[in-house]
Amino acid sequence: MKQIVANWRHVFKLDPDKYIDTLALDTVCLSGTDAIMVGGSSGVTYENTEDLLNRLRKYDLPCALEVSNLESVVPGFDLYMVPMVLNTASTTWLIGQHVNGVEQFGFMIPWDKIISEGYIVLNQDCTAAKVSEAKTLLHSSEVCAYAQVAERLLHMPIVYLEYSGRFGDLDIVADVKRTLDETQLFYGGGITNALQAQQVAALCDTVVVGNIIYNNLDAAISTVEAVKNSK
Ligand code: 1GP
Repeated sequence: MKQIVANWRHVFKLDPDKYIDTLALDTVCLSGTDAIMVGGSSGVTYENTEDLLNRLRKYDLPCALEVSNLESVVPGFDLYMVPMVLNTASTTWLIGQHVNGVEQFGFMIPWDKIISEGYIVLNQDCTAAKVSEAKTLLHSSEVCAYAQVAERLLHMPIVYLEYSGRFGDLDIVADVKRTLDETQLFYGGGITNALQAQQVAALCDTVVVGNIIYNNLDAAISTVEAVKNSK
């Protein structure tokens, strides 16, 4: 799984709880993006996740489910990305849900399709921060320390800077990138145009674009080329 994800520079994240028509889905999936992640922080159910996966199957693109709750884990994805929120005040979101899931369903988990993500949630207003009780008011040095714990102590393949809904602090992104040697740095949050995508792409390994798909499809599509043309 690590090898597949390693080549991703641009990813579109689709929310099963949001409506997307067939033409828009075609446009997203044929845009040249490297992969589709499916996930959301609220309203994600087995039914809406399965429905979206069924619609995505016809495209020749890796399709990953970012697991947000046990109830909506649908079989058939190419891979399953499991967030572990590093800067949470509650062990539930770091490891508790995971232990619960493995205890209940361990016998049927396709481990060869699982990859963990060290999530650092940095927008205090986003649903993910509220749900996961994330401690978002962090200095850059603290964010870097979380990233180093993920890489050096936990040997996590991915660190994900999650600014969902808000464009992030590029100084922090740059600082975190400098602290990582091997762990792949994902950035997601508030990208609404090509320039922002290009700025972020210069600082991280993988750029995730979400909400703008639903608000301004042309702008969302413009981020693909911007990322591909950056270093
Ligand atoms: C959300 O990081 C992704 O989990 C993308 O964020 O929806 O703000 O683009 P946006």
